[in-house]
Formats: sequence, C-alpha cells, structure tokens
Amino acid sequence: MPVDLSLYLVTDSTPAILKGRDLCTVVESALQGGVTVVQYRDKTNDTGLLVETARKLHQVTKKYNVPLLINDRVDVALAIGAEGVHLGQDDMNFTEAKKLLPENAIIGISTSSVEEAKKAAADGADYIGIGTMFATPTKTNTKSVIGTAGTQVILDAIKDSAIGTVSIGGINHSNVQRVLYQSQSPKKALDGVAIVSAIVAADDPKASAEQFVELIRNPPRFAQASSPPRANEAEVLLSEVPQIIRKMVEVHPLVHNMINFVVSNFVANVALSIGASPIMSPYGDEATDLCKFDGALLINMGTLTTESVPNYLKAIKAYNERGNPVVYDPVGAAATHIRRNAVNQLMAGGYFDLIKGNEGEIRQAWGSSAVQQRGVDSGPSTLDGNQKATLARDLARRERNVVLLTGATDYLSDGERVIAVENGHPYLGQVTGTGCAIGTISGCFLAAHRSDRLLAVLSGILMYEIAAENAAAKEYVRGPGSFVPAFVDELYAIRTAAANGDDSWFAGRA
Ligand code: 3NM
Ligand code: MG
Repeated sequence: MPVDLSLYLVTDSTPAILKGRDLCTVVESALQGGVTVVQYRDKTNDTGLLVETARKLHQVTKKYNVPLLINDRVDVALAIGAEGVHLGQDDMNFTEAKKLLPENAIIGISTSSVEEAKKAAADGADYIGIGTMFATPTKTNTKSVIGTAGTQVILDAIKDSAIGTVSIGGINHSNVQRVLYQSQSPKKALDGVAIVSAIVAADDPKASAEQFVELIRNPPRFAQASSPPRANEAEVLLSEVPQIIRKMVEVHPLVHNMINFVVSNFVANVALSIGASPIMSPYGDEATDLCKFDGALLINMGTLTTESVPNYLKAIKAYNERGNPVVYDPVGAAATHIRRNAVNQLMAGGYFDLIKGNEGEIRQAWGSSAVQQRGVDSGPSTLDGNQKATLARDLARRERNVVLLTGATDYLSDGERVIAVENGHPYLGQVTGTGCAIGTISGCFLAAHRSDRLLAVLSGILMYEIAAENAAAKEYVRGPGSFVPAFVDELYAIRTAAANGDDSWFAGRA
C-alpha cells in the first residue's frame, strides 16, 4: 500500500509539547491542515491508555482517510486495527513484526546510517525515517545528527530501491524547503518530512500544517533563481564576462557584510570601487530590512565572538527566505574547535549560494576532521590541483551550490563544471583583506546575475585578478604597500570601462 509520506505527523503527549490540549483535537486540526500520515508515539503511558488513545485517534484519521501508524507497539496496532507500525532500531525487528501484522500493514523503520537503511530496504520495509536531521529538544537521545549531507549519503545508498523516505528531527517552516532541496541525491529524493513540535506544539496546528503543505509544494526561493547550468566551454563563459560586469555595475547591488574588523574598511572600499553599495553590519536583526534590496549577504567569520553565530543565523534565515544570495567565507575554519563548531552550526543552519575558502577551510567545510590550520593563512598545501578541483566539485555537488577554492590557482565549481583560474599576482597574498574581498565581490555578482551562479562568481574573480595584475604592473608600485591603493584604482578603472561599454581591458587576459 503506497503511503503519501509528504507531511508525516508524529505525535507527542509530553506536557511541554501538548501543552494540556487534547491529543485527538490537535491531530484532527493537523489533519484539516493537510497532514498525510499520522504516527502515534507515546513513550510513557500505560498500555491500557495507549490502546484507548490509539482507538480514538484511529476514528479521527479514518475520517480523513489518512493511515495511522503506531510507534514501537505492534500489540497496540493489532488491538485497534491500525494501518501499520513504526519501528526503531531497538524495537521488535522487521521480520517478527511482519509475521504478526496483517499482510498489507505498513511498516516503517528508523534509520540513521547507510547500513540500517540498506537493511530496511532489503527486508522490504515500506519506508524509512532518516534522522536525526537537526538536533532537537523533542528527542535528545538520538544516535547522531546527520544533517542534509548525511541524509544525502543514505538516499544515495538506497537509490535503486523504491522504499519511501522521510527525514526527521528539528524540521520546521524555516528549514523544510532546504531540507528537501539539499538532501536530494542525484537519483533519490526525500518523499516527505516527519514533524513533531512544529505542528503539535503550534498554537494553530491546522495553520502550521497548511503552511508546511505550501512550502513542501515549492522549491526554496534561493533555488528558484538559478536555472540549470548552460554552456560549459570556457570560451563561451569568458565571452560573457564583460557583459556580466556591466550588469553588476548597473544593478549597483547592496552587499551586506558580516565581516571581520581587520579587513572591514578595505573591503568596503573594494565594494565601492567596483560599483556596489556596501554596508557593514554584524547585527543579525538588521537583515530583515537589508535583505529586501537587490543584494547579497556575506558571512566572514574572521573575528568570531560569542555573539557571531546567532547573529549570522538570523541574517542567513532572512536572506534565504527572501531568496537573495548568501556567501560564506569560513575564515580559519579548522583553526580552533570554536570555529569548527561554527562551521557545523552554520552549514546546518542555512543555505549558502557560495562557499569560498582556501584549501584548509574548504576541507573543513567538507568535513575532514584531520585538518588542523595554524592561524587563518592557508598553510602548506597537501592537495594537488586535481584533488582541489575534485574537492570543490564534490562540495558544490553535495551542498547544491557553488564552491570557490582559492590559492595560486583558484578552483570554481557548481558541482558539474570546474574552472581553474590562473590570474592574479603574488602581492595579493602579502596584504590582508584581499582574500576576504573576493567573498564580497562574489556576493555583488551573485546578486546581479542570478541565472548562472558559476558565471557570476567567475566574472567577479576575473575582475579582481586582472585589476591586481594591472596594479602590480604600475611603475610606482614597489611592494604590497603601494599595491593596495593601486589595486583599488584598477578595480575602479575596470568598473568605469565596463560602464562605458569598453571591454578592451579584458581581451586576451583570462
Ligand atoms: N525521532 P521535532 S528525532 C521522534 O532522529 C523523533 O529518529 C527522531 O521532533 C530520530 O520535529 C524525533 O519536534 C523528534 O524536532 C523530532
Ligand atoms: Mg522506538
């Protein structure tokens, strides 16, 4: 029996969530809002009360033609004739339950690893719950928080099976679209999401469920802007760069920088010189207003404090909801445990259109715990060019975004195409703020050109690298000190040329 798993309600009778209300009333309200399957989950009450409550719930779910599944208790499911059961890894095993239940009973299994998921598929379970997506107060003794990246690995492992899939743990209105979008593996997507508190604890469960139905039906705002990648050929992309730069200058995007204090002034000047409008604000609540402009958000965690992460998360949420681009520069990502945690929290907490970093930072974003950075400079490289290209591509593919791995050669990928950029000048590595400026510049270009994010970022990098080459070639530039003002001048010169339709600066340069 195929189950519609799209909006899967899991009940909870604890006072913190039910708040003194009658469970059947709450569930009926949620059903009116569009819940497609209900799991009765009660870990505390005695069997007599479980049967009584399950029977009442079944009366309600039958009215809405929605299956009722009983968590753990095969006996309760049998007693009331429920449509099926949901079994955790420590509950009765699939084979035993299958023997006891009617032929057509629905059996779902909780899984949190590839092995568990594969076993459930091989056994013939109807669906698996995959969790824990995000840490949640509703269930704290979960095995592991796997996020969208871990969920994607599990989906990929069972791509050849028709088994149903739902994600569970910490899913709410602000992350449900991203959960569905970013978990998707090339051959298998989630069939739905399982929700406890965001529906059961809601003041209006019906309205909450309705909102979920609407969100589930549509891709996230940030995914709507980018159409599928077009031409791959480097020449075709390069030929479009001058017009993309012109477009960026015309759009005059606002770039909201949550950036470190070391480089703040320099980066603001860079943004001004390329024709964008910078605002430097570490205050997350300001994003609800700032996200309404044609613009982008840059998160640069170069001088992280105790307040940074909650502020970043607020701002990211505002921009994600609006669909405006967010750039993440995980400065010094692997340097300390605080920064490693911040990377995990931020990548779990929102969507980044672009992740930009040096080798150590990108490896940390990918999740290699073996990385130990010293300070925020890039340190000795351990990856060759091919490995860097592969890392950038794999991270972009997993996150469904664009990744820029910077170095003497920069590797840029959208998960399909990988481009190596050789331009630039060694002086860029001798002054602070130049790397951070790439994040800001990329944000400006992403805001101005939404249909091909790889081309947008490529245009920004080339404007930047060619300006650096032009600056270093000036006879009055004798070292990093005199390079800085010349660099700002040359960015401004390219911006002026682009605005006047003059592309001669670009010919033969990339
Ligand atoms: N199982 P909420 S997480 C019942 O990871 C349950 O297997 C989980 O509650 C698992 O939607 C969870 O309120 C609770 O975060 C999910
Ligand atoms: Mg259980």
